Amino acid sequence: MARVFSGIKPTGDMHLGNLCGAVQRWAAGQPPAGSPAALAGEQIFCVVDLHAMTMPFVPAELTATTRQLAMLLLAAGIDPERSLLFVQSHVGGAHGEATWILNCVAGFGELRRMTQFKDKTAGAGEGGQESVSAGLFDYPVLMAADIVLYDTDEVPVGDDQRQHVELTRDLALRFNHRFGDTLVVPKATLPAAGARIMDLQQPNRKMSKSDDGAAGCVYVLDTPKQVTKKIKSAVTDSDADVRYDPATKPGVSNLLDIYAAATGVTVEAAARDLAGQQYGPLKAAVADAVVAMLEPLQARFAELSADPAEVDRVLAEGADRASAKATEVLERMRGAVGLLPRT
Ligand code: AQP
Repeated sequence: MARVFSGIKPTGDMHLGNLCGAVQRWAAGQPPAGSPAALAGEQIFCVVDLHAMTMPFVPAELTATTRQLAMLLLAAGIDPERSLLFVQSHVGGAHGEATWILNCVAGFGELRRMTQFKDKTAGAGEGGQESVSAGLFDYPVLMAADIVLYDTDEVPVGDDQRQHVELTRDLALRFNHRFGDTLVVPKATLPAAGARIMDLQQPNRKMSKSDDGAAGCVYVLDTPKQVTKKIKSAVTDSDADVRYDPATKPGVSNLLDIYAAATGVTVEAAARDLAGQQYGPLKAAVADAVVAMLEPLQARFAELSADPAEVDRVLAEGADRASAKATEVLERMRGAVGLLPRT
């Protein structure tokens, strides 16, 4: 079985894009409980709290959001009997040192070209890149370290993270070329539908946790009423023609993509099923599908919230198991680059 690793940043509440682009597949791909792959911890999922520090943040909120996101992952179906779930900073020493080693392999130019860095610094106002943290610039290398530390074969992500996984591949290949075969070279895997869910109010922008426009973002803990209101207010166009064409019909195409991801059909099948509808009924069908998809997650989240100590126990166990794996790979990296072993 392929070794899988992926992470999610505690920068705000989980939204539909995170769920459809990544988390749903994490849950679906888990091996059966008790199987050799489950016992060996072949599926590894991480709340990447160190990444959440790259943009301005409030410490108390970081703590609360990290635990809440772990609970949401459990509620979405990540099962500690079948996968490892941990918080990145709990294995922070290994992740930090692996980042430093990869920093010395990564090029300044290639980091400057990362689209997310350019997008996030574009909004940095006066001073532009001068005022953002060095952490934001270096974040893709930390992500590369997260991935290679677990000998990862596959990284299930949304489309926005594809470039960072490509960078990870480049760094792993370069490391192996310079220092000998040491790192597994991973690849990104993307979902058939929902790889890039767009903001409902600005369908040319990706739905994001940390954006201010809550009206365009469906959070997984939104009530059915909130979900329906947001989807019914989604920006569409004046054609009254239900067709999948992201270039000329971004709003309608986004609704079709959401419907496909929520019901588990292809975008083509969604477009066929909903063709000929007025936009009102289209939005109602999408809202119903999303509410139905979120219902079990929300029920499970309510149960888990009653017992935060259990979540902390799961995270502690996950960190112990993850740490053992990461330490082994880090030792290989240290040896490959010639750091003197401590006797
Ligand atoms: N809109 C999206 N559509 C599909 N997939 C998405 N992902 C994020 N947004 C969408 C995927 O969700 C996983 C976790 O993402 P992340 O939290 O690590 O960071 P991100 O990609 O930067 O997500 P956000 O929500 O946009 O966070 P902020 O606002 O903090 O930057 C990843 O697999 C991602 O691809």
